[in-house]
Amino acid sequence: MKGAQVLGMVWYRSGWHSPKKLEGCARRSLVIPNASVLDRVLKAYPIQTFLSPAIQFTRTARWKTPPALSKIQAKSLHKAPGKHPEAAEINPIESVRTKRFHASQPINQSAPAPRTVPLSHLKDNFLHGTNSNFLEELQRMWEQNPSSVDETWQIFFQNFTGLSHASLKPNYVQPTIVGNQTVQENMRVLLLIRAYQVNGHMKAQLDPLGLDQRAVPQELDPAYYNFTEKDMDREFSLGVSLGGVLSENSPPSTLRSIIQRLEKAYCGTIGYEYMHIPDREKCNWLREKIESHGQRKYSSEAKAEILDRLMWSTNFENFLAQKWTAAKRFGLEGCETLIPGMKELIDKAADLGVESVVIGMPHRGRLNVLGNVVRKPLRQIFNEFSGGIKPAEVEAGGYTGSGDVKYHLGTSYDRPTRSGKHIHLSLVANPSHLEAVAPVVIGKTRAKQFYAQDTKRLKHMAVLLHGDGSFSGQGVVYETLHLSDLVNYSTGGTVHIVVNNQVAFTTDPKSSRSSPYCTDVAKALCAPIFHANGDDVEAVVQACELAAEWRCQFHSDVVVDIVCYRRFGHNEIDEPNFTQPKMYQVIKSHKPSLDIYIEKLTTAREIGPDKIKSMQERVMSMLNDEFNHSKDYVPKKRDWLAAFWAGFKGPEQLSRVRNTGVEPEILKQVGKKITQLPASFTPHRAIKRIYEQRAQMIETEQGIDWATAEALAFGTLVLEGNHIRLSGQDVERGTFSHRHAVLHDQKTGETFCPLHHVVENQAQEMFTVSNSSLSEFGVLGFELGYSMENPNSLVLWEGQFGDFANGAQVIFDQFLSSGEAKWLRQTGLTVLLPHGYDGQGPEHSSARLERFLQMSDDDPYVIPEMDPSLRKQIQEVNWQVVNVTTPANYFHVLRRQIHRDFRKPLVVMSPKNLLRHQSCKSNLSEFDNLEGHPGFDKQGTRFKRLIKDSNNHTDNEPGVRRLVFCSGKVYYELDEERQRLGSLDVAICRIEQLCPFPYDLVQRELKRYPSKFVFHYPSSIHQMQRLSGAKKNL
Ligand SMILES: Cc1ncc(C[n+]2csc(CCOP(=O)(O)OP(=O)(O)O)c2C)c(N)n1
Ligand SMILES: [Mg+2]
Repeated sequence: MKGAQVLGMVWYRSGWHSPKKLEGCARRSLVIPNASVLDRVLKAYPIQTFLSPAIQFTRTARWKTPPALSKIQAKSLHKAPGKHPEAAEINPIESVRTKRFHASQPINQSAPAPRTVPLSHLKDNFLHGTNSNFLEELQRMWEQNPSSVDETWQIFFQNFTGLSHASLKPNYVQPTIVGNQTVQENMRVLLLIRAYQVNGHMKAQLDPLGLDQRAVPQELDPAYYNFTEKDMDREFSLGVSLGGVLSENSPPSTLRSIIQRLEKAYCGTIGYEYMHIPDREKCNWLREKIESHGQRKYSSEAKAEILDRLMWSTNFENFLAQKWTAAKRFGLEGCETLIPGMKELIDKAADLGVESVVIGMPHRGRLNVLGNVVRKPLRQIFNEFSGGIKPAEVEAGGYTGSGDVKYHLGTSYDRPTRSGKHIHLSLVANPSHLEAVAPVVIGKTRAKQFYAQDTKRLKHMAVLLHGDGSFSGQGVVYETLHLSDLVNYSTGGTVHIVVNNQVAFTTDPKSSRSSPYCTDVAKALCAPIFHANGDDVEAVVQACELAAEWRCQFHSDVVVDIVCYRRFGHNEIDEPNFTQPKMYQVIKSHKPSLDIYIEKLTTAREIGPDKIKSMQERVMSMLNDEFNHSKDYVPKKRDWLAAFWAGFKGPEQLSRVRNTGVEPEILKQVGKKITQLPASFTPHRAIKRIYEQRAQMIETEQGIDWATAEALAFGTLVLEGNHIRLSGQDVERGTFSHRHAVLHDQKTGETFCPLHHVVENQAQEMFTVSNSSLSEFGVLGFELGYSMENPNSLVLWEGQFGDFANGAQVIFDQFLSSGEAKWLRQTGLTVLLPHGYDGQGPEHSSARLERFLQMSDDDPYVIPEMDPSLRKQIQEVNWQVVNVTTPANYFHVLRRQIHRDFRKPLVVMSPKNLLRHQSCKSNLSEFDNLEGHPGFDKQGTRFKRLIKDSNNHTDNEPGVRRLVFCSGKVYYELDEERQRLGSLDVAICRIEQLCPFPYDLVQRELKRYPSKFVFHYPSSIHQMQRLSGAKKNL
């Protein structure tokens, strides 16, 4: 027995077994020798089965029924019927489904002849007893007569089985005495402990204003388990290894001390939600931290540091309020503890190996975070706040964009950490649209990890700040959370901090969400959530420290919810009493967290008043100093163009237009690589044929189709050392089954991606093609963030159908079309939007080309300088919109994204029926760079903004009666009709680039066919305006 205990074996039938081996056997007849073994057994069996009452009564409806067994458990149970006859007879999956502990029979059939131990004969306690027999016996008794079992078990069985006994009446049954404890008492103490772990947060002191009217759950009340004051000083020997204070080595404790410890751990100023995490290792890790460490003890030095940081945070806000009384700054007052919390998070993360943090946050407290966390020079913040002197290049008329309000701007700095390391912090610029920046931050972080080869995701970390209203209200939060564990989108865990001031503008939580907490959405992702009282700076610091530890330990998301208040209105000039009079009566006389902390430290004689005074004076004098220096502060260029990539050109600097044709041998070489499959690979028959056809195209240099042209563009760019990332729904195969970038072996299911093998020993991620989650907003935002990190990458997002881009409209409007003008940040993000009426329904067929054109910022009434050597039109416009009609032109427009000295977003109206259209083919010669080849013109081989009539009439063609300008796939329909009618007097000219409009080329065509009837098909206001402008200015 002793040996068995050491080994952690479990007695089953006639022998000792490891709990692992017993995963397949029935629960009956298990003898569990000690606490750590119980823990392992609980792992093998769904813990909810044993201890679910606590879970049953949580406020979260999701947990009302115990979840089914895990797949592994289910599999092992099914696997071993021969070995364990009882396992065959008792199918635990069925058992859970029918909700019976001894569900060898369906619920309505008569129970098998009982092989039970009568309750009165039970001589073993919970830890040394036949637990399953006990539970089965209890259930059987309850079924016969509900009031024959304890009230808690009545409720438990009622919930567990779903059976209702109308006659149930609370009727306490005198339990069996075993020593001075009973089996039931032990069980009830365990249930009480479990209840604290699951629901202790409901009793935690979280609301600084004390307005929180939450009912304390019944199951936290000892009386609920029939414990009275008389039981409080009785000792219980728990010995159950659930980690933390309740670990098996803990000596017998009185019920009173057990409850006190639980109260301290779970009901202080931090409320922990973690019992929804299914992974027991993670749960135990947290439980250990929470129960063993309790409220962390900080040394005097640590407290002085926390105090200093809180002083900076508080005085910064006060200082701004004093100097700019009427300015909107969305101050942090009421949540000043955020700053010490964030600083601790960053210091801790740096100690654990993080080298850079990408931060995304909304308006609230942004200036404070910029100044005190990111360490943007205060003099600069003050200077900008005063609308101070512009940088030298502004004075000289240089490009500065439109600018943005001060609480939207981003920046990045290196800052030293407490332990003397350096950490790079970047705050991403964001628009007003709350939460839209969340996926952008994650994408940027992922790109940083790629470029730093941080494959373990330990060095680069994302931190997202949220408001309570927006975290629960904005769908993109959920879309972003859902990227967190996807192999091509994960960043190894984001730390989320919610500034939960319990109001959103003027709206109370009861009107803004249906969940108890604003953070409940994160439970769907099994993230732990730490709610901290925002008035208790040490609690906030502790929660942030634990969040950093969690992220670095488990590489997954974690949430810190700082429950605080908003001292003023939504902004400083708003009147909050209009809508929250009662709350603001309380706030009016509520002390700032700094005062509370000073009082606490001085009362405990931790820091004397003199020291506090000198600390305050130091902070104030530095603020004043910075303010004085801000008056003559002249921003340097770096401040304005901080993230400009070295050598890349702004719109005011002329950039050379480069050719994008590729050496024919290289084309052939890449063509081979992208069409070769390993000999051992068994592709699907149809795909094998497609790949053979592609190889044939390369071989014959003719009939290159859309997908092959795209693969050639990707392959040649990879060969040149660029990183390619294509993401979106079903992009690996392609929605229209044309791409087949990833092939699936029909025998083994293994995958093969030819574009991973363009160069010898190519790093797989160099070419990434990835199916995404079914999200447009989240994924497009992610790719945008990714594209902004490094210009030497072609990042593409493909919409499933163009119209689905609607779901990501905020990213188009607030970032892609306007980001460069607002924040001087470039991106070459390429968006592929299938477009065209091909029998797929009227609105589903449109990628809303007109919206993208409407959002382009070129002036329709001014024809820009179009001289080839001075052509800055494309550098000055906000984005490019193309509707290309040939595979070769698609190849060139993709390569052009990289082969230029600036980056500009590209929106491609991509085709559906042209993917396989017989006439939509190009010869390989149109891809190469050889003089004299088709495609090569005066300048070389490059993207054609306009494709001349295919009849290639000579200058001033006399026989042409009508000139038609068109764009997109309609060209093929018009041309077919022209051929059918034999109308050689019609010239059809394709405008491939709609924005910026190719005035020069359109004018050239207009000159070739003077005084001909001209029209554009299909017409749109955008093209018509520009066409008539071009005509007028001929
Ligand atoms: C998508 C979006 N909808 C509406 C708004 C307007 N708005 C600005 S702040 C705000 C309240 C946000 O509340 P919360 O998230 O709790 O942050 P708080 O201001 O309280 O810090 C609203 C509705 C917005 N900026 N973005
Ligand atoms: Mg709020």
